[in-house]
Parts: sequence; structure tokens; C-alpha cells
Amino acid sequence: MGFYNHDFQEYGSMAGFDVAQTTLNVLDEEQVAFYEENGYLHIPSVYTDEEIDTMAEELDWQIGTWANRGPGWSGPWRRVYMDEETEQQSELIALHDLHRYSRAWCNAVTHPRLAGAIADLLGPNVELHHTTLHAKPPEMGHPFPMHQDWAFYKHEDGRYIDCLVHLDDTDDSNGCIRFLAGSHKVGALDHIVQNPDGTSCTPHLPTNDYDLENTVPVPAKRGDVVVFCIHTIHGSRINQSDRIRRMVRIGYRDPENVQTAGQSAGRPGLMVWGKRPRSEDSEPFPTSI
Ligand SMILES: O=C(O)CCC(=O)C(=O)O
Repeated sequence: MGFYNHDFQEYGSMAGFDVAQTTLNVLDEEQVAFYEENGYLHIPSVYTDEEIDTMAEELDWQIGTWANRGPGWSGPWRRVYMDEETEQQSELIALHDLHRYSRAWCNAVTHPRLAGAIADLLGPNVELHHTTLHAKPPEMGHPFPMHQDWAFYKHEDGRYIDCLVHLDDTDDSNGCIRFLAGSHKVGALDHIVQNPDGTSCTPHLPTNDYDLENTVPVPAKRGDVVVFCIHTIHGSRINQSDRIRRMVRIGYRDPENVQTAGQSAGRPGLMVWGKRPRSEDSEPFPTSI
């Protein structure tokens, strides 16, 4: 029986996941140790073929109906990564909060195999923070400069994990994700947020100091998820293949890791594993937001 007919707790119990246990739920100790050492982890086959087919179908509907298609991230890095002609033609298809647009994506963000794996890395309590689509169109699909996701949604500490859900097989030819292994250990870094003329640009790390050549490519299959710490430095190359490369990022945090700025700030998320602890000064959510 598929998980689409059940809420995650019910399905989690049926599928043998104990949402309250303190031992590992989905990952093994070697996987946890790899994440702790490198700041990223490739988790194969998180979604079944049937699940990913439904997610891909509804994603294509979201792309056709709601997503934005544009030049993507701004900044001086563009002319380092792309020649003039490519830079003018390169595009990114993006959309935030896919779980608010269709059911398959609501099910995807609460899937017990993913939520259980994140609990293995974060601790017993896991809160959904956001989802973001990054689709790279064929041939000149948008590359990503080296950066930490912390620069986009600043949190007090490293108890935050981003998950890249793969809707297509990836390798370097279509712009797979690449990481600077172990870079999460340096913590949050200042990013470039201004063009030379003083206007603002998308946060990124200096291209002279951070080179994609020094990163580890992590090719993955459709249905796999690659997870990484909010402080892990990463980027990706242009999509030079003849097919679109679709990837969706899901951000999860420990609910006690306070957000200080950026995307989705101040917005409470769904608890996908465990419980939201109450501190002495916290109040129940108001009904006006
Ligand atoms: O989609 C990609 O290739 C990279 C995405 C990325 O850097 C991010 O989501 O932070």
C-alpha cells in the first residue's frame, strides 16, 4: 500500500519506522559518520519509481502553471562561469513552496523515509522550512556559483539540512551538485552581496577563492536525495545536455534552531518528525498569520 493514502505517522508505523525511537530510523552509522565528516550525504532510492513518477508529473504541471523562468542568480560570478553569449541566454526555472501547490509534493516533504533520515542526522525533532524548485533548461541551463545556503536563510547554528530531490539522473554534463567536502566545519561565511557598482546581487562566495574545480561531484539517480548542511559550500555547472535537469530542494531544521534572516523567515513549518519543544517564553501560534 502506498503512502499517499496515509498521514506520515500512520504510514511510518505501518512501514516499520518508529517516529519516537532514539536509535537510527533509516540511515546506518556509516552514513551518519560520512555526513558528519563531509557535510553531505547521497541517499539512494528515497522515493519509489511510482512515487517519483507522480512527483515528476505534478512538478511539470507546476512548472507550466506557476513557475518563473528567468536569467537566475545575479552578480559578477556570471561572467566567470559563462562567456558573454551563454550568460545572456542561460535560464533558470524556479518556484518556492511546491508543497503548497499539489498533493504529491505535500506527500513528498512528509515522506517517512526522508523525514526519518533527516531525524537520524538532526535529532528527534524535524521541522519543514521550505521547498524550492531549480530546473536547468537544456543546453544553457543556469550554473550555480559556490555558496552556502546559510546566506539565503540565516539560522543561529548548523542544525539545518537541505535535501536535493532528484527528478532526473544527474552528472557533470547536466549540472550535478558539487560540494567542497568538510566545508561545513568552518561555519557561516560572509558572502558577496553587491555588484562592483554597489547594487545588490545574489549572495555568492568570491570566485578567486572558491573554485568548482576543487569540489566533489555527486551524480545521482532519479528518486535519490542528496542532503547537505546549511554551512556546506557547494555549486554546480551549466546544463549542457539536451534535456531539462529538474531538482527540488527541501529545507528541514531542528525547530529550536532560530532563523535570523532571509527566505521564509518568521514562518512556522510543519513538524515532519517528533515534536515542537516549548520553551519558557514561547506562546502557541497566533491565528492571525
Ligand atoms: O540546483 C543546483 O544545481 C544547485 C542548487 C543550489 O545550489 C541550492 O539549492 O542551494
